Amino acid sequence: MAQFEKVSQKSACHPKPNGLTLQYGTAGFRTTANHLDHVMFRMGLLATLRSKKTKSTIGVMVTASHNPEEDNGVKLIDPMGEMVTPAWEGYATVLANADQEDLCSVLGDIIGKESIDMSEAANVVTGRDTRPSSENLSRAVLDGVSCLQGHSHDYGLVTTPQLHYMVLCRNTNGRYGTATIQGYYEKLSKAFIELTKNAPKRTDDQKRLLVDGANGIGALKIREIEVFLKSELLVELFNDGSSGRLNYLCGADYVKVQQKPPQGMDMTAGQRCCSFDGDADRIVYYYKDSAGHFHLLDGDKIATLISTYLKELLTQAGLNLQVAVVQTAYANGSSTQYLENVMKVSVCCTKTGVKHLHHAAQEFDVGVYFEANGHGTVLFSKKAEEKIQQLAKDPNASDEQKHAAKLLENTVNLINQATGDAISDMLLIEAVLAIRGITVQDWDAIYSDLPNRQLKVKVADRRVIDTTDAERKAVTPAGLQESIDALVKKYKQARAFVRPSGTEDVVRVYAEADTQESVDGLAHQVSLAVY
Ligand code: 16G
Ligand code: ZN
Repeated sequence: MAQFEKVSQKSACHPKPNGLTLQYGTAGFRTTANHLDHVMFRMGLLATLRSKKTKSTIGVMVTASHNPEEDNGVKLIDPMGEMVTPAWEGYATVLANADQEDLCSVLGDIIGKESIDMSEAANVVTGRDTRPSSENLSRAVLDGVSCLQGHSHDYGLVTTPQLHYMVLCRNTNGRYGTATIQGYYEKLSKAFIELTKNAPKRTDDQKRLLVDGANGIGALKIREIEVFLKSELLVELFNDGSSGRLNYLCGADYVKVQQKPPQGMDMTAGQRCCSFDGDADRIVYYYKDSAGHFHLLDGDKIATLISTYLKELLTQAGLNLQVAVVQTAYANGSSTQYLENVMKVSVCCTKTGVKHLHHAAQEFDVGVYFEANGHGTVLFSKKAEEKIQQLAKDPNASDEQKHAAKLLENTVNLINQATGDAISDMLLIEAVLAIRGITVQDWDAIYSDLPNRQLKVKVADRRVIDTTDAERKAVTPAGLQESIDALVKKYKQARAFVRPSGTEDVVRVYAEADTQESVDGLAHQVSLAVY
């Protein structure tokens, strides 16, 4: 295998620790950073093969998102900016776990199975978060790419969604946007400024937003885009990475799970605040009321705000396009009920993990998808985008229709359709609040969340739990679902489910019920049933 000579040589510089087995999980590989060098090198190889196979640019992002600073991870990005396809997740796992001496034969197997023409050119783009380990790890990825004669471009420090965006731009010949960081800022900020022209009387106070950057890459990037926003948004940044540790007592995951504000944020009553996670693909909003109570506006509230806004605009425009919301089992029951019964939008539920939601959202004219944890975006079908563009220029359309179509056009441009993006979502939410002239409290009051609780349980082997119905029902072990059903029956407006985590060695428990006391009791009892 002469073509792999370089791989053999170089792989010796990226040895696999003995006995280490890793799996390409919900969002790629994730573990302590010092176990990942060989995985990075091998993902560089795999991305190069994927690029040859698809004849497109492939992305490799080095990040462990909301996990602690000492962890790291990697995920591959497919041609349209989406997560890599499942079959290749399988190759990733096999390749990462191959013994050093088998590496070339495993590569050969993948090439054979996928009938890859090795004479094709390959293009791989890389990016990384601010973890101290990320720089060396991304160098290992580039090493892998060069071993198979792939071309690479390193975007360096970028948010995960920025890299997804670059991949999509590069594979659509710039039709989606310019594949540079500057191009990304220009596209988003132009759309944002156009939208805020519809809210000309906003005061500086209304433009003010407190942002928790999780001490990560999002903080750096907010500083960069701010310049383009021409004071239409006045950001006060906390946890900007200058002193605190990444994701430590801050960030979207901390705020959502703990249901409390991040450390280091100076909140005044009624002030709108938001938190990004460590790679800026998730966002949650919150505020404190005058009695000092904390109110969280999570992915469900975001999906409701955005889908309501879009549905109203489509109605004004007279466009017959179906808006649907995609959620997971974690969506608060109140949100689902509001969307279905009051807003009359279709709601569908998928398994946890962005790839599942993204896929489901592609089925609709306008698919709004959000996980409760704040990860999400909106996808517009080609048909939807064309209809909006045609209407905006239609001489026979009424002024009201044209106005709605223009708003929709700018809204489409503000959204990162490659993947959920905290910066793009934040700008969209800010624009919607401004256009509708509502406060964060008005938004919060659209519906009231049912009290809910998440717990995690350590078990000997979490894989004994298998689920169905978008993870809402346990199929194994026998009797577990019956026990959960019996417990749920004891409470009002109650619901509970358990699922094995895709990112940690734990079982997750979720419960909701009419009061916090009830739901705490229910979650505790369900967690005992899991043992
Ligand atoms: C990953 C997923 C996130 C999901 C979470 C669930 C992506 C990019 N990220 O962070 O969407 O909510 O895993 O984690 O897909 P769990 O399986 O440990 O509960
Ligand atoms: Zn993330």
